[in-house]
Order: sequence, then structure tokens, then C-alpha cells
Amino acid sequence: DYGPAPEDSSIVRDWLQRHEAGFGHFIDGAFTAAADTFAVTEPATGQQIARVSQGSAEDVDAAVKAARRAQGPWAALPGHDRARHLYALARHVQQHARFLAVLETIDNGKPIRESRDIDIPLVARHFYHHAGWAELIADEFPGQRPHGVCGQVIPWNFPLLMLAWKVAPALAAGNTVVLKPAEYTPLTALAFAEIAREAGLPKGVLNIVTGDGATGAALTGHPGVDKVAFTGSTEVGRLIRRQTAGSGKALTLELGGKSPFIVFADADLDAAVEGVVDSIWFNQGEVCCAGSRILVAESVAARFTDLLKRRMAKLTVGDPLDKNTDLGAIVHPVQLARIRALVEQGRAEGARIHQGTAPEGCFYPPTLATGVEPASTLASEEIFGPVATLTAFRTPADAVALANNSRYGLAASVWSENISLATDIAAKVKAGVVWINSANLFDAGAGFGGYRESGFGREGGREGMAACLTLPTPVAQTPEETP
Ligand code: TXE
Repeated sequence: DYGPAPEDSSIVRDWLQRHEAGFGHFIDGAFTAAADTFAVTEPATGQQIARVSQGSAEDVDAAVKAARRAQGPWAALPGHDRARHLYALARHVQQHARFLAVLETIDNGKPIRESRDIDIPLVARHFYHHAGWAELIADEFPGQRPHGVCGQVIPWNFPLLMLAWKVAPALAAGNTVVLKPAEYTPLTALAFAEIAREAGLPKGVLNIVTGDGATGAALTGHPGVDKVAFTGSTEVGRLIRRQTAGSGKALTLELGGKSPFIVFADADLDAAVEGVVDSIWFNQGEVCCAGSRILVAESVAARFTDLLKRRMAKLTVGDPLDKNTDLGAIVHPVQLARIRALVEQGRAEGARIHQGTAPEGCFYPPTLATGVEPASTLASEEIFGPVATLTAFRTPADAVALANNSRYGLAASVWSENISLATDIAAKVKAGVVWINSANLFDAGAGFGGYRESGFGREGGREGMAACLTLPTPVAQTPEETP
């Protein structure tokens, strides 16, 4: 049995106890004294588990200045030295993997099986992968240089993984970072700051300032920030685009989604059912690329719906720290209220709602909505909960039209035993990522990002590295030098 033992949870509770007075920010290699703190709660119990500081404009300014001082020396290190630091971060994450998995589960509400087997291993993988890039940049991107100071704002659905996605490539390229975690889930970022210090990362290279949207806006609007990277809601993405327009800052946005999950008649239907489980019922559906719109060939729609409903009834919703739990707690009562309101609106618009069971508290059952019009709320709004719509299609062309009938374009999943059909459809669906006979597979080596209202820019792989670098301003040539 390799799951977290009960003592892992007590190590985390002890750590929280030690920080009972509240967490400060991590600036210039040290923690500031806690000030102006707000409560962080455990979604599964509603209990306060920590207090963290609400970052002011002055805190953000101090962090940006520390990052600026550290940037020149960091970028001047030979690539293999930056790689050494990133490898050290990866190894230290692995050493603390159990602690980080339990802390993530307590703070976010996600099942321990997922934080243990998916989130934390992918965090380590991301640092290992980008350590490799740190050594390759000079050869692979000749003449390019880092942006400078990166201001990064991340959401609450994959707190430490989103940190890794943003921090690892930025540091590999020679940038320094000020990161603001989401106010619901700041704890693994603060634990990571301790780990970075333990791993010997030079001071000022990574700074963490906690707080809410106002702290985020102070960071993305700070004139000392050269590159802004944001993952979160489309509304806030729009605000940040406006705020940074004309500032000369580079910008990447990873926003919402309403991703199609397309099942053809010749698909392995049992495998596709498991695909749905991994797609919309993974992480309580709080996944930007969740397959929230199931599109299924008319000839198998009734059978597939039946299989799905039966599978849904077997999913266990409850204690996130229990290894048998399939869906944990919803991150916050505000998010739960949002999911409930959207489903009720769907019901009022005529959708038929099929649900599993969930305990009292901040939990929501796995949900399938049938009889939904493509233009209805449930089929078009990002719900960010375990709620999928199911719509039948007649022809492959209908499937593509339905799939592309969205303001978003983040991901898609195509299920068929006919690989020519699957690749043909994949090419026609407007989405940044398309999975065939699989869903929600993330790899540090593959670029991830969207089209349309899902944002722009890529994270991961070569494209992700390119987004952390910039071409130097061209030097004007004198006429004599022109051949
Ligand atoms: O997101 P916000 P919220 C979607 C999802 C969810 C909805 C609302 O549909 O129900 O958004 O979630 C910081 N300038 N997604 O309100 O506000 C904020 O502090 C700079 C999809 O939690 O976008 C947090 O760190 N930063 C999504 C981060 O932005 C600002 C993930 C995200 O919070 C800011 C999360 C501002 N003006 C929610 N205002 C995805 N696609 O992954 C807030 N923030």
C-alpha cells in the first residue's frame, strides 16, 4: 500500500500548527511577518486551517524589486547551473511528495489519489523537464533572451501544478518570478517557497505574494513586470489584457473552456465511459479542459447514456483524504453555489438532470444533463463542476459543427476505433489540445493552451519555452554593413 498513511496527515496538521500565527509572503529568500491576514479554509470540513497575508501594493513592489535584483545574476548563470537548481527543486518536491499531496488535498478538496498520483508527480516532472531546457536554450533559441521579471497569477484548481507550469519554464529561461497563488489555495505555494529555500534556490529568483484579486491586479499592473502569465477566468483574463495593453509587457492567458468529448459509433464504449470519468468527473470537474460537452453518435447514444448513468452511480463522493474517494469537496461554498445555480437554471430551461449522490457539505454529485439545446446555459457556460451535458449527433460533420459551436477552444477528446476518422475530426475541431481515445493527459513536453476565449500562448514543451523568451531589439545596421 503506497497511499498516504495517517501520519502524513498529522505531519501536515503539525506544519499548519507551527504556522498558526499566519504566513507572511516569501520575498527575497525570506518570509515576511504575517500582516493583514485572511482565513484559508479546508473545503471538506469548512474549518479554518491557516491565515495568510493579504499582499499590498508595497508587498508586490518589494517582491518585484527583489526579482529585478536577482534577474541579472540568474540569467548570467551558465544554463547547466540553472539546470542544477531546477533538478534540485524537482528532487526536493519528490522528497516532500507525500506532504505536498496531503496539504494540497486538505487545502483544495481534491481526492488524495489524484494529488498523490497526478498533481505532485507532474509537478516534479515539470521541473525535471525544464531543467533539461535550461541547458538547451543557448543552442535551441540562439540570440534570444529572457523577458526579465515575470508576474504570474494562478487559479485554485491545480494549485501546485499551475505554479510548476508557470515557474519552471520561466526560471529555465533566465527570468525571475513573482507569483500570486489563488486566495482559496495558497498553502502549497508557501510550502514550495520553503522547499525552494531548502533546495538552495538563490534569493529573489522566486517570490510568492499571497492575497486576492487586488493583489493580483497590483502584480499584473506593476511597471517593473516584463511578462504577465495568467490562468483563471475569462472575465479576469479580459481585465488583465486591458490593463497590460500598451504597457510593453508580454502576456499569455490560459482561460476557460467548454471542451467537447466526441464519441463515434465505432468507439470502445466502455473505454469512452472511463474517459468521461477521467474528463469531467476528475478533480470535481474543476478543470479548464474538462470534457463538459459529451457529443455521442445517435446510433449508440441510448446505450452510452445508460452505461454512463450506471458508472456515475458507482462514483464515491466524500472525504478527500480517503483513498477510495473519486470526487472530493468543491473548492469553496461560492463555487458550489455557482454550480448549483447553473444546474438549476439548466433544469428551468428544460434539461433532464441525472445525478449520483453526495454527502452534506461542500460537495456536489457527478451530474449528467440530457435534453439540452446547444445554445442553452448548460451547454455553453463553463460550469467548473462535475456537470456534463450529453447531445446526440448524426454525421461526423454534425459532430464537428457542434464541437465548434462554442466561444472557447481549449481542448477536445475524440473516441473512435477508426484512426483516419479520429485524426480527420481532430484536425477540424478548433481546440488547442485534442486527445484521441484519451482525455486530460498532460505532459511537460507538449504545449498546452487555447484559441478564442480560452486565451492565447502555450505552456509546456518547446512552445512554452518560446513564450518565456524574447528576441533582442534589433541593432540598426549602418549602410556600409549591408551587403
Ligand atoms: O477565478 P478568478 P474565480 C473560472 C471558473 C470559475 C470562475 C470563477 O468558471 O467558476 O472562473 O473563479 C486572481 N487581476 N475559472 O473567481 O477570479 C485571483 O486572485 C489579477 C477557470 O476563482 O479568475 C486568482 O489568483 N488577478 C479557471 C486568479 O486570478 C486577479 C481557473 C483566478 O481567479 C484579478 C479558475 C485581477 N483583477 C477559475 N481578479 C481555468 N480556466 O483554469 C482575480 N485575480
